[in-house]
Amino acid sequence: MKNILTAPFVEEMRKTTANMYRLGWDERNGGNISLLLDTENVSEYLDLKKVIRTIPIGFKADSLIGKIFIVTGTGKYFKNVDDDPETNLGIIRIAKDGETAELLWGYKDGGRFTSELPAHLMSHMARLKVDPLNRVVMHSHPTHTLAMNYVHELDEKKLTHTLWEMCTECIVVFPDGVGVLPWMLCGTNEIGEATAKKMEEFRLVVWGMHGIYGAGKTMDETFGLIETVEKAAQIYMLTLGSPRLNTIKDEDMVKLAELFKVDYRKDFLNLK
Ligand code: 2HA
Ligand code: ZN
Repeated sequence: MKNILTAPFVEEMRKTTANMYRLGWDERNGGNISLLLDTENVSEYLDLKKVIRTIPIGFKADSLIGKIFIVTGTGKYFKNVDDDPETNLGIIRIAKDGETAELLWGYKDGGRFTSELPAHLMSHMARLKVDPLNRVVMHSHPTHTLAMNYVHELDEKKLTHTLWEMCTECIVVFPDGVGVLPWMLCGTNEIGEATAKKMEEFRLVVWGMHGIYGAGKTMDETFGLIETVEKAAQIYMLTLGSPRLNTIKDEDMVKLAELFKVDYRKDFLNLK
């Protein structure tokens, strides 16, 4: 059996959480990540017959039965994952009943997965239907994205359009746009269900005045989506209140989308 601490997926979780912490997006226990693992690959590091303990997940995740995820822990700080992955992360398998998580590794201090597990697992279920290669769900509190939530209308078309205007690359990186939820109580099945519904259509979902969810095939893709929204939001906040002399026009965005052959939300542009 190989040492789990050398597994690329543990390494990826350590590096990503440290990076997000350093960017100032994940203060204290803010943010959470879940990564769907390949069972064969995990079996090189863990005895899959050994269940440390079981934890109820609070809803039915039937389409994920048998699937294994590495997930950040509840109340744990991104700041500390790199130094102590076995306490701050856990590897769970969705049990045969679809409503219990079997802990295979981690949460060493008796802890459990993020309180946002419903939003994560429901988002995985929704994204896997659209893209069978989806593996990552990431939640974060990026500073400028959050700031923008207070001064910009929380409307999917308007928010996406403004973000697309802020950086040339935006429409190419997230042509599917950004879904938006109003402020809702976090850590509940209700926000999980609402997030998953949006995830049928979007890889990015803003939680009004709270943060953002991203989903993708790889950690890089998912991080890159959130990073690009955050960059656009930063430009927006830096220019807010100044006279707007120039902008990227909708016709320019069409040219970009056509050049890079991306299927974009045409209804989010104002084309004549
Ligand atoms: O886990 O970010 O949404 C801490 C949070 C809750
Ligand atoms: Zn949060």
